[in-house]
Amino acid sequence: MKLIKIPLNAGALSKKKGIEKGPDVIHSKIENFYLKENGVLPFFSVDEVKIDNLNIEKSNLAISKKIQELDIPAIIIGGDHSLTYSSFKEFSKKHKNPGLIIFDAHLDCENNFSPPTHEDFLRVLIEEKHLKPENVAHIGLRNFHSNEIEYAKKSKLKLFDMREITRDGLHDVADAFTAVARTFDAVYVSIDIDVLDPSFAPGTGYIEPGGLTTRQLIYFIQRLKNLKNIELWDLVEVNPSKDISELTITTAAKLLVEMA
Ligand SMILES: [Mn+2]
Repeated sequence: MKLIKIPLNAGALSKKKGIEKGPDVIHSKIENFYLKENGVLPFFSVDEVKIDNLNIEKSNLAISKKIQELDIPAIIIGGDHSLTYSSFKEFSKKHKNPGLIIFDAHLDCENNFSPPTHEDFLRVLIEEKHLKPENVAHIGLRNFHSNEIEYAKKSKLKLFDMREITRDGLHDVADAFTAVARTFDAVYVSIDIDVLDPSFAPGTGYIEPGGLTTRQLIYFIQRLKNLKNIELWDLVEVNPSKDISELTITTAAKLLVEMA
């Protein structure tokens, strides 16, 4: 599997300081895991997008160019979640009916700023018509503004929030979002580490209690790995400078191994 490091910090907001170190430190933890849980040896070839964190437009162009050139499935390690804007936008040009599966505590539909921040990227992808709203499945929501949830409902995004996961169970929710994913000709999976409960992944910008366990997220990833149409993954918002006992970076490396 190709692993693309994108050390984007998107303007060095105080909450984000240190996030640009995520790709390297997560990569350094991969060797802790000998095999995938199915017994297969994970293999990674590593690539990197050169990011200028003082120039967002230039960085977005560099991300676009890398995705344009990509001809095999890959995993992106971030970096700020706004990188999904540039990478999905490019991804959508290559496919007839692309879909986006998002794991995130948040909706990221706050505003329609251009270029979007990590709080807006999903809404901007939809409003700029790079993504059909019905082609979004969003898993793990638990903190949102009222304008975002109104937008999500009006746009008919497929939401599987934490209450639903708890009520209906992992298997039913995984059945539902994998059935949705099968209808797309190519799937992009974006994982914000804050979908995990902060007790499992404290090293991130926004602490959101009441999230998934690491085991639950691994189950969802393993279910997605059964699909044949996943072309691109990203794992974003890991901030090593906010980590405790390397828990978040080690967990992120484990997730990458299961995605491979
Ligand atoms: Mn988030």
